Amino acid sequence: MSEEESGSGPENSEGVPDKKSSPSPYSTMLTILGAGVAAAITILAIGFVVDNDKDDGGDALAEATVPVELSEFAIDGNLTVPIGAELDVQNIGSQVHNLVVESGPRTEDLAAGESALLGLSDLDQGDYVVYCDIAGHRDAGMEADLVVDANAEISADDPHAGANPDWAQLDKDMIDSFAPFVDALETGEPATEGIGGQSMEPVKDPDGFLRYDITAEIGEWEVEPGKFVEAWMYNGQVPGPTIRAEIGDKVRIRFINKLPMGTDMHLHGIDKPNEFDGVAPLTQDLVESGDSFDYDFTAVETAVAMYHPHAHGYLAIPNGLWGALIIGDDALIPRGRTISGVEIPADLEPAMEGVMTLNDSGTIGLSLNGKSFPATEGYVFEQGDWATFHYYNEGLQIHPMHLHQFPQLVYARDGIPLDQPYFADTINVAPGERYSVLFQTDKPGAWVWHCHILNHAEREEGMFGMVTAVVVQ
Ligand SMILES: [Cu+2]
Repeated sequence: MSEEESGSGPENSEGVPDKKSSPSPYSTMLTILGAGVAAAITILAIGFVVDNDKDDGGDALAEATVPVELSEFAIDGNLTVPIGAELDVQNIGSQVHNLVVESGPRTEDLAAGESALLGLSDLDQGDYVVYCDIAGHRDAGMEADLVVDANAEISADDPHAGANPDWAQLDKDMIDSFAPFVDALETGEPATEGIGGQSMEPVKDPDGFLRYDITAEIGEWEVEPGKFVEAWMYNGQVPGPTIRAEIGDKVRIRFINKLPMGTDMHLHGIDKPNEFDGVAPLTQDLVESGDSFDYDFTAVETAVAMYHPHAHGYLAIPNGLWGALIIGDDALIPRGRTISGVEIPADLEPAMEGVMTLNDSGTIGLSLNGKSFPATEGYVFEQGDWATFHYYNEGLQIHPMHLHQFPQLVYARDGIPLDQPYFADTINVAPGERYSVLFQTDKPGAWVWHCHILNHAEREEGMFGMVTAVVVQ
């Protein structure tokens, strides 16, 4: 392989952006990140190759052994297998998982890092469903189709076939995984269709309420380039529109239910009358499919809140049904204070007041604002700009969010200002929590921003999921 590859180098592999075009501030990102990742993989590869040379590979596993990986919350592997195959089931996640063939064999519960062989010799040719039966995991995404087919072949060329991966291919996949993200930064054209969390203008009702019409409906959503999923959406977006109001506003959210079942809308983090808390059947009846319900409140205090269903929330929220509801958040910024020796300017005007919602399951999966890298939005700033972001965790797991280079000043939690804001480079955001952070982009370059649970940001095919970048010009 060395002749061919070292000769042609990076110049024109298909799908890689051509680097000869005019110098761009972003091209360094691809190079720097690529080099680091490639180095890491090379180190791993050296150990692996030596091992394999002794033995010409692979006969520790039966010929028809198919690797399957369990994680939060997915079952990954090539699940079209020959008759009599066995699955090498590995739990690469951080929680306990198992693999069950419906009406068939199953593994025991596997702790993080454990693996088990699951023989399929009892299965005839046909279609089966496999899933994890730990409570809630199947609905969160751990279900897949298994096809037993006499003609199925396990290709030795599959770069991800467990016994002997093609590390050069994995290097290339890793580098290539950045291309659509870099393209989008350079052209300003998003890598996928559909943008979530769009700002929304209300209608003024005769009684003085500012009315936001929010319709829940199931539809198609492009999570990463070319990957369309069945999403549950407010106004056709994941996340739903971002609703912003000011203290003193009378706010009406008219919820219109076009889902196939009854539900409600909980205004999480908003001060409101009990009858509008959105918890059927305690505070209201279910809003049946085809019906609507008005949630009315007067905004009396700052809020970094969210709206989402309560009834059937475990199913609807991971699949995309959530949105940000923000009241007067600018007043939360700790202007004029000195924190850990850093003076926050009294006249600070953020170049951006962003929202970053986290999810990890359902049809949407590991994502930032409803998109998986490389479809995540990148953020471009001028050197010295300040930015605020509100992290929202609408998922089922905690996510430690790490921004390279720029310490994040945490100044509010769940919309409540902190008496003692603090700096950190990695912020743990648990399900349901919101953290408001401020940072200054005082050094040029492309700085990645990602969840630091490593398999929420990276897989064999490259970076994915909860990854984006801040680009400082
Ligand atoms: Cu994470």
